[in-house]
Amino acid sequence: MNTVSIGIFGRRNVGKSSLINFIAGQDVAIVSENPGTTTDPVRKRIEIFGLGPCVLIDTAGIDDDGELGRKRVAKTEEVVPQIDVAVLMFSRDDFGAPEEDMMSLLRRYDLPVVLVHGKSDVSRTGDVLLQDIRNRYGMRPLEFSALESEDGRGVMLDALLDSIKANAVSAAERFSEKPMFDGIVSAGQHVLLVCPIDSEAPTGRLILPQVNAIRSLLDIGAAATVIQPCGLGQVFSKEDHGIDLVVTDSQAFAEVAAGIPSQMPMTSFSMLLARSKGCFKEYCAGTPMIDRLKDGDRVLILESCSHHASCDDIGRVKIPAMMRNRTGKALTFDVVGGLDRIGRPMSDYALVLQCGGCMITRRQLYSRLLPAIESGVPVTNYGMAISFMKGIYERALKPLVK
Ligand SMILES: Nc1nc2c(ncn2[C@@H]2O[C@H](COP(=O)(O)OP(=O)(O)OP(=O)(O)O)[C@@H](O)[C@H]2O)c(=O)[nH]1
Ligand code: SF4
Ligand SMILES: [Mg+2]
Repeated sequence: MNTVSIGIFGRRNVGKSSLINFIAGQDVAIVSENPGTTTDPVRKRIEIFGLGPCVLIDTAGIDDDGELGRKRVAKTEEVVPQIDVAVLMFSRDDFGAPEEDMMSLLRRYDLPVVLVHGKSDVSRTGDVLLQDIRNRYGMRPLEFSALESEDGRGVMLDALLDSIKANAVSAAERFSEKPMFDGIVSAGQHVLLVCPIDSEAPTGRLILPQVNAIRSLLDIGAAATVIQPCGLGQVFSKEDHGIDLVVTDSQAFAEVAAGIPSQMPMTSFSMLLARSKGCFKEYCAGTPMIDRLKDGDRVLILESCSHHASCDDIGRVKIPAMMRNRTGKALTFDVVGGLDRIGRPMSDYALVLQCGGCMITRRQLYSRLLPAIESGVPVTNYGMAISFMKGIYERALKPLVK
């Protein structure tokens, strides 16, 4: 399972940093009585039993004002597309415009929300507000105090973590990855996996999509044969080779297409990944738009982790070169790594290209692409764009859409 990111939001001074310290069991974030103490997101990696590796993200208050304050609020809002679960805190019955705006933003990203009424040692949520929250959001806030006595801390922590876990698990189910060969391969079938061991292959191991493919086929009860492109001749020289599907690394598409029977179903690891984890429907609509690019168009490349050498090469060098070559147009490319802010408005872009996103959750990938999808900017991903530009898109797509 990918790391689960949990964002903590609320007005200044509501007790967000105290809550993160409470969960982490150490002083991760500065706590003070001065409103506006936390000015930038603070991240803490922890292991939560039953949830696995998590990142807790403390944020600046959502009610900050003034020029600097609005910049801090913007930074806090940038955290929203990066998370899997939100904790929204309020205290002293102060539930108004800042909380309502935040709830709208969280709902826009279809995020699960744990509502926490902080400082419950001072006051608990009033009945009128409780009813109002129930009517509007169908929720009941969790009463929380960071000042809980030693005896009560465990119970309070369990209640908080159970609520976070329940929300994270149900949301993960909604955004779970489809098994790689779901509806494509059935028990007893035989799949040939073509994995070139070239200068770009990591030493001594297979890459994650290849490992996932093998595991996925074993889960189904299908057979997998793994070869390099040079082994194709040997497999297909036999009439009764028994292969039902060929899956190749996108880099070897042309070589593999030339080395297998013309009617043999064939696809790529990255297209399988796009179907199981990406916004596949949108990719299918967006990929052919590569041929509609015009001179001066700007293309956004989203790499979901920072500075992975071989992927840098694909995103920063190979894909732009292939796209300029294919279209013959003067295109500008912006590459944004990790989950960093996209510096320009989405309307500046004619196309968005997302990497396979193997290091992030499916929800994070969806949230990353949501602004483009909402603004009607075509989206595609590396594997689908590469197969399109290599002229084998239709063939590689066919086994995936039956
Ligand atoms: N009584 C009581 N005080 C609390 C509780 N949690 C936090 N405080 C106090 O409230 C003040 C603000 O707490 P923080 O955790 O820094 O609040 P914050 O939301 O991170 O504040 P900013 O970073 O300024 O946005 C501090 O003086 C804390 O000691 C609580 O559960 N009960
Ligand atoms: S998250 Fe994206 S850039 Fe990073 S290794 Fe995976 S595919 Fe490559
Ligand atoms: Mg704080």
